Amino acid sequence: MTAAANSRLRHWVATGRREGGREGVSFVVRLMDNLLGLLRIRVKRGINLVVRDFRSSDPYCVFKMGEQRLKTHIIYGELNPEWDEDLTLSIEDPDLPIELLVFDHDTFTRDDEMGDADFDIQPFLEALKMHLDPHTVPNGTILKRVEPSRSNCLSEESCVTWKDDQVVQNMLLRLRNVESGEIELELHWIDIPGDHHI
Ligand SMILES: [Ca+2]
Repeated sequence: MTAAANSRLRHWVATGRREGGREGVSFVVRLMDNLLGLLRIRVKRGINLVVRDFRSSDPYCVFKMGEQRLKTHIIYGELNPEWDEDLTLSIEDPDLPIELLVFDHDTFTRDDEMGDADFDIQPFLEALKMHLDPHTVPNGTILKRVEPSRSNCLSEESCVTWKDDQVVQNMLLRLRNVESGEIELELHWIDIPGDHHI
């Protein structure tokens, strides 16, 4: 990376951190030459999660990709939590799956598992590579559809959509290794100024 690009990236990261603090966004960026861009995961809500305490649970989500690990905040006593929280992963190897784990927070004992899922971002990246012209694509255009199957954790069709001049993918993930529970996400992409690999 050139010194100028590095400086732009550092400035951009600092700006993002400030914004992140204001919005309560968890933010991890590693300054590496092979960084493709940033994936912003909007963690919207959980649906019908399992009881792990006496009558309810205190759920939070963890996302893992390679060595990166991000967490949402804990929502206490809620089986249908609404996080509405943005988590940002730096993407270097787009072939790595992203793991989602849901836990029940406990103060005095180890946190209990509430299911897991994974998803891949290839369809999302393929839509980004179309480099659509905002002036010609109508808002709401569906760019790709991913159907639920045995090999993914989708509980309904997931659409990659052109929305407000951005490529966005909605996902409803069915949690595995648990009796019930779904997590709703929305994927966004953030290009790194000066470096356009996608
Ligand atoms: Ca608990």
